[in-house]
Parts: sequence; structure tokens; C-alpha cells
Amino acid sequence: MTEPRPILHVDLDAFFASVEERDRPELRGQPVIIGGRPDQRGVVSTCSYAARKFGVHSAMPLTEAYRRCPNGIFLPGDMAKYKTASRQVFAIFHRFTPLVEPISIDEAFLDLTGCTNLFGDPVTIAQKIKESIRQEVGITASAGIAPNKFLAKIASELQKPNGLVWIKPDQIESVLHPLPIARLWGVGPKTADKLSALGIKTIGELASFDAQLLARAVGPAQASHLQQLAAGQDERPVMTETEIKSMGHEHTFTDDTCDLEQVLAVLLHLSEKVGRRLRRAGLFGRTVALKLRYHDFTTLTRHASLREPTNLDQIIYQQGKDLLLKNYNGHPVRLIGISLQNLSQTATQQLSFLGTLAEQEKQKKAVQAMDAIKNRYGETSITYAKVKENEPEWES
Ligand code: TTP
Ligand code: MG
Repeated sequence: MTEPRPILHVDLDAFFASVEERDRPELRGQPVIIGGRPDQRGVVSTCSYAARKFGVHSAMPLTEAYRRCPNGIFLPGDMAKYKTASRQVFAIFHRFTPLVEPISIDEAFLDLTGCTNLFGDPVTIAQKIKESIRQEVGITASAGIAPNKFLAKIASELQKPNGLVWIKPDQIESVLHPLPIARLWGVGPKTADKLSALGIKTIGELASFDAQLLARAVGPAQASHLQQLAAGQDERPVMTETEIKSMGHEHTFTDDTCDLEQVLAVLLHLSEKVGRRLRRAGLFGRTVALKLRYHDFTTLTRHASLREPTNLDQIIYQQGKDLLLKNYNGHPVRLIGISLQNLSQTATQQLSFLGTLAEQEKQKKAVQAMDAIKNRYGETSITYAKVKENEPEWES
């Protein structure tokens, strides 16, 4: 095992709602709900802790939020303002270390190895960061410190809002083991069902469960991954934006399939998810990688380079489809995956053919419209017709 690294996870509290409370002091302590008017069709983006007392939470339909909290203050939200606040927060992180891994608009991991000499022990650094965010951005953050990323994220959630929790190596078991298994990365509703059928409800019960029985239930790879996490082990390094090597998604079919139309519909959906993640992270990818696993577990990976980096769903999909049609051998498919590699923060504009440029502009407008709808109504609110017609069962 590698030396323990002090990892810090920072997550802003009720982010969008806190920015609104900062700018309108009369809202402070009130049940503030961001997402739109209560009679609109959308979902809640987030809400203040005062609103959470009424059972309101992210992704809940606005109409339901209104039912639970009729006195809530419903606001549409102002993305430009939140992005500015987020940039300020990330600039604060970078004052302490270049090893910052952005996870979302309000959340990041920092590897504090190497900066404790300069700024003090991990707790002092976390306090300084929290204080700078409060003074300069005007909102609060929760912080978690632990020997790895998985535990640091658990730690930051333990005392939200405005929390600061340090999980030391000798406290790992006592903190982690009572928590429900849903807190483990990679445990979606399907896996949670399988585990609870085995009588496993907590992380501690998973950690001490018979490894062979577990492997039989969820497969050997998933079993060992889960038991490592349950033991508090996680070796993944903090990856800075430029080090993130690839972004991808894969899907295992409920039943192995030879139906190419179904495989392509899934591929389109995966391309859609990859494109969206790239756009959210402000990244473009140059190399498309297709992964195909057949019923007998033989697996092939094929790569193709694009003329210029992209983050457009349809370009990713077309390249993936080409690779699939060139390489498919007619056997039942168990899993398909697509990822973009060779990532950069800019789409170097090479001289494209005029026709291609116009087509790309059209696609850009289309994904912008879809992104806007997803931001407002949630990830499942809109997709491509081909995906909808062939809708498989997704994990979540
Ligand atoms: P979160 O960090 O998940 O939530 P939060 O910061 O509002 O609250 P917490 O104190 O529990 O961390 O997400 C950050 C922001 O991302 C959130 O303020 C709004 C946005 N968001 C959505 O728009 N939709 C969602 O479903 C979620 C979960 C978040
Ligand atoms: Mg947050």
C-alpha cells in the first residue's frame, strides 16, 4: 500500500441557495428553493437547510416541494452568478495547492501532501480555506480530511453544513462501518437490492461478509471493489483537470443481445452522457475508444482519432458506431462502453470544411438546448428519440 496522503474534500453548503441568501439578506434562514415557480413542471435544483426540514430535496418535482413547503421561497436561479462564485472558490483552492480535482461546480478534492510545510497541518489548511470562502465569496463550505478520497468525501458530509471532520486512520472503522451501503461509490439501486437480499445493510456488514458468497452475488470484480471500499481503502490519486485522461460510460445489458439496433441505441445514450459530462467540465476529447464485451467475456477495445477535439454527442456517437460496425462479429453482446481520451480544455479550431462547420454549429445549438432542459428538469427529462424507443433498464 502507498503512504497515506492527507486528502481534503470540500463541498459548498446548499450552494445555489446560499448564493441567493448572500445577495438577499432577507432570505437568510428562510426555506429557499431553487428551480422555478411551484406551478412549473421542473425539479428542485437545491434548497436551503431550512427548506430541507420540510422534506424538500434536490431533484424533487417543484409541485411536490410546494406541497411539502407551501411557504417556501421559490426562485428560478441564476447560473452565471453561481459560476462566478464557483470560479472564486476554485481560485482559493489553487492558492494552497495545484493538486485540485474538480468534481462538480461546488466540490473538489485537494491533495495536501507537500503543502503542509507551507500552510500548517491539514486541519489548519481546511480552516483557512473555509474562512477564505466565507470572507471572499460570502458562503459556507463543509470540509473532510482523510487518508483517501473516498473517506474524505464521507467526512465532509458528516457535519454539513459548515462542518469540518478529520477521519484519522484509527477512526476509519468506527466512522465507516455504521453507515448504510448506499454511501459506497458504485452502489446504485440494483446493487443495493442484491446486497440487502444477502442481509447486508451497513458498510460494516459488507466488510465482514464472506468474500466468495459476495462474488457469487455481484461478480468477483464488483465484490472485491466493494469490500476494499468497505475496509476504507481507496488508492485513487487526486487528478487535476489536465491529468484526467478519459471520460467514459459503459452499460451491461440485462440480457446479452445480438440486436444491433438496441446496441446502437445504448451507444447513443452513452455518447449523450459522455458529451454532457465533457461539456460540464469544459473539456473536449480527440480520441474515441469503443469497448465491446461479448457473452463469453472476450473483450475488445478499438480507438479512432477525430480530426479535432469534440464534446458533441452525435460526433462521439458516429465515431463509436463506425468502430462498432467495423468490428462487430455477430455474437451476443454483454457490455458496451464508449470513452473520450486525449482530453483538452480547448477545441483547437482547425480548418474544417465549411459544410462540416455548419453541421457542427447545428449540433452545438441542439446540445445547448438539451443541456438547458436537463439543467432545469433533470437528466432524464430529454433524450434522443432512438434512445427513448429502445429504452433499456438503467441503473438509476
Ligand atoms: P450539491 O453539493 O449536491 O448540493 P448543495 O450544495 O446544494 O447542498 P449540500 O449542502 O448538501 O452540498 O450540489 C451543488 C449544486 O449543484 C446545488 O446547489 C445545485 C446543483 N444541483 C442541481 O442543479 N441539481 C441536482 O440534482 C443537484 C444534486 C445539484
Ligand atoms: Mg454542495
